[in-house]
Amino acid sequence: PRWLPPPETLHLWKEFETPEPAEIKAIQKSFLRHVTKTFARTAFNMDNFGSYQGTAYSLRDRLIDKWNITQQHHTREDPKRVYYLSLEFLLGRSLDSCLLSLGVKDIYKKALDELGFRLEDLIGEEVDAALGNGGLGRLAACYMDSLATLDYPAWGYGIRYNYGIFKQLIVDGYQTEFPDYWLNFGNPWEIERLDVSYEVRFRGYVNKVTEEDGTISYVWEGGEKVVAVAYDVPIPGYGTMNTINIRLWSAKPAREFDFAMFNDGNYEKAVEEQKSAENITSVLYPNDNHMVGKILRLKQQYFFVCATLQDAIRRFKKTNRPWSDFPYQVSIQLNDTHPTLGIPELQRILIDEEGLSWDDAWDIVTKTFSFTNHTVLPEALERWAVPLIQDLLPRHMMIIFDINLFFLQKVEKKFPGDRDRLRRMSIIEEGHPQNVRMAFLAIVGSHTVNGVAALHSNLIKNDIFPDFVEFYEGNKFTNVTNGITPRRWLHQCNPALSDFITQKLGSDSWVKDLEQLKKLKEFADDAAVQKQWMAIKRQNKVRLADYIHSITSIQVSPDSLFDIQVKRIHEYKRQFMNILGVIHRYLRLKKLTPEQRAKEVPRLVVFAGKSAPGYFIAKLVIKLINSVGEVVNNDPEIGDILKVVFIPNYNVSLAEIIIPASDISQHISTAGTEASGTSNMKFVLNGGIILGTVDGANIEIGEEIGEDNIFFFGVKADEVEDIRHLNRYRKIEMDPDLRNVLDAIERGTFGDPKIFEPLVATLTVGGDYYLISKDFASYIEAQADSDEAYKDKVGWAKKSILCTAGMSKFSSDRSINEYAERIWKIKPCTVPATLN
Ligand code: BZD
Repeated sequence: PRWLPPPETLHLWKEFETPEPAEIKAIQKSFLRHVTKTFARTAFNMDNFGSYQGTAYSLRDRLIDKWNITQQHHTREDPKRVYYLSLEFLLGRSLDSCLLSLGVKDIYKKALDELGFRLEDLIGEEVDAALGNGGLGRLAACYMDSLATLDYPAWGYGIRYNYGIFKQLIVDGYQTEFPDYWLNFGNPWEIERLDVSYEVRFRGYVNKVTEEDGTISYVWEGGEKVVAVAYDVPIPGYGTMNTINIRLWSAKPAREFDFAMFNDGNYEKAVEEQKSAENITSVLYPNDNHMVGKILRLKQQYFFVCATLQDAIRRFKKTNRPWSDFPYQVSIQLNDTHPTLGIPELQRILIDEEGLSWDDAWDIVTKTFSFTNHTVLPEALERWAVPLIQDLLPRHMMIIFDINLFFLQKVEKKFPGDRDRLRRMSIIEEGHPQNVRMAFLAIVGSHTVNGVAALHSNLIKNDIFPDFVEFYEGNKFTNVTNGITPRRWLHQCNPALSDFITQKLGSDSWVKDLEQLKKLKEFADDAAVQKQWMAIKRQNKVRLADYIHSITSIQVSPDSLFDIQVKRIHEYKRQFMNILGVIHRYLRLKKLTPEQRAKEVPRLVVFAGKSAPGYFIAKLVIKLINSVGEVVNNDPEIGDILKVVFIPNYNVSLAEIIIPASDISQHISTAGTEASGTSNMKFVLNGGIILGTVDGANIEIGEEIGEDNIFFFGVKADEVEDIRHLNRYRKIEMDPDLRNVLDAIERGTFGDPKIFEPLVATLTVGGDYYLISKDFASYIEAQADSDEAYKDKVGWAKKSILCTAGMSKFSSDRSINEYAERIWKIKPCTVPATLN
């Protein structure tokens, strides 16, 4: 039975539930209380990290108050909720964003100043929460920010990895990986909920039970169990009470370890079980856009989905509604196929545990789930071997077979006698072994499937799942173009520009309503605005130049054009083409006289990004970039005219320094391969200009800001297939400029050419799958155009202003409102300032 507070004590609860007023004295008191009591430090035993902890804990108290009020309000109102299931949440740092969301940054700054601490220094003490690889994980984080800010009743669910994405060090030009044990010094931004835990079963067997009335049911029994423990990460909305939750699961052994075994002297075996349970949530898989069929990864997927559904169902059951209400109270979004096991898991719970009929259960399931696809790359589409699933989740495998059977029966009915169609559409792919095509399972089990940019959603429909579009008569498939949160990606990371925009627009309401930015267009030709705008850009370039110097000892000039490509290293993203272009530029510069050279636009080319540890070719690209940098940066004839820098360990907090400093950023994936891209949006929002292909969200950005303000090049997506076909069947036409560049590499201009042979071979014997040779000439031309355009300072400033002004569409607030209205059917639930 629930404990009820004695009524005469309620005023005490209310007093402590109400957030403290943000007053200097109160802030200092709470800071000092945490420093001295929570962390047991004194005035004579303090450092910046200690004061970061004190500040974070004082803010955490405020977050928890808002969180509690939000949850109580939601319990009382019982709105339909959305659950965003993602194996990755790439949150980065929290201190600064939390101060801004709560509207207390200035007063905290003052309070800390008086105590002798600089807030900027404390912010720099925080380690990133790096529980993601790249775009997909960061998108989940931006969406949480928008869900909270727009007052939606939403939960994120994921895994609390002990090790986030590895730390990248560059040793002798090569990427080396170090573990990211981010929890070493504690995590102020989570609340451990030892009271919220669920059992998760693996393996075992399925018992067939025949009831007296002849009905058959199945019970999954035996096997091994682990426990999922909840860790809650509150996400405050910006300037609103609503504070939502990301619930991350951590695995613990189900039993305390075996003392009998321990006493028998079998110490190792006694702790083994403990360890194997904890292994499940120990590490984030470091591959993006590539599937690795490891059993531990499958365990992670089921573990988090199983705990999440138990949690959602427990919340649903508190309201005593019939099961048929479930899809009207609960919407579940699958962030790619990684949480797809949720579909057979909910079906299993409904039929095996809740006693619903297959059809009633399936109706609920398919009204509950929706699925976002993030890639068209075949090597990234998840396929799990049937024997693997059979062994780990025997009951789920049976259910998947049944889902497939009933589905194929419908296909057969609609397209009688079309055997090849059945083969193509089967959730089970035939072969040795058979495989489960997770995307097909996700499509069949969801009411809506979306791509992440207009072009990508069309490719999904026409190229990767056309049979499903035909079968569902186009009704399931839609587009929701990605977005980014303007709070972190302009207001927080670029305070100077943010203040200037607020001053020009006369209000800071743009932070929550990005449509307001359109009004900046008026200022595009205003000489005074242009001057200040570019002065702010220069400040940001100085900040980045200082950072580069501190990390790499390379001196770069803030007066050069900053040309930046930062993202995961992948062949389809073509960092290789970028560095080949740099070599081309270098060779050209070497041929000029000093007088001619002095007329060139000085350029700094910046790279950053991690390669998957096992991705050999991507790692060679990193090595080549560093080798080219070594030669170019030390060539006295070249000086500041060209510099090449690889900044190690790209992560969210580094992106916050890099992005505001770009003049040009490169988004140069082979057309049709980058589903959307989201850093493209971040750069343009900060007044940077894209040099890119006609791919992903670049296309929609071009539509919004105008084609004069973006440097497009390269073949279009619909030409790629034919070119690849030709590349396969006749000798590839090598671009002559590219041939020169390769010759320079092969001559040993950038060190031992043997090292780069396998990389260069991807362009020749490898068939140049990503069409670098085809696009090279137009790429170089676009680069030359950008040099010319940069010489026109007024023209450039205008472009830069129009970039920011045109980015309203790409707020994640717009994306989230689309999901809420069109897919989840949820409404905002405004939380009052205090509970009464
Ligand atoms: O998702 C990315 C796409 O490549 C981008 O084009 C897109 O903008 C973003 C957001 O929609 N995909 C990923 O980041 N994918 C992964 O990180 C990933 C991770 C594990 C397994 C498979 C893919």
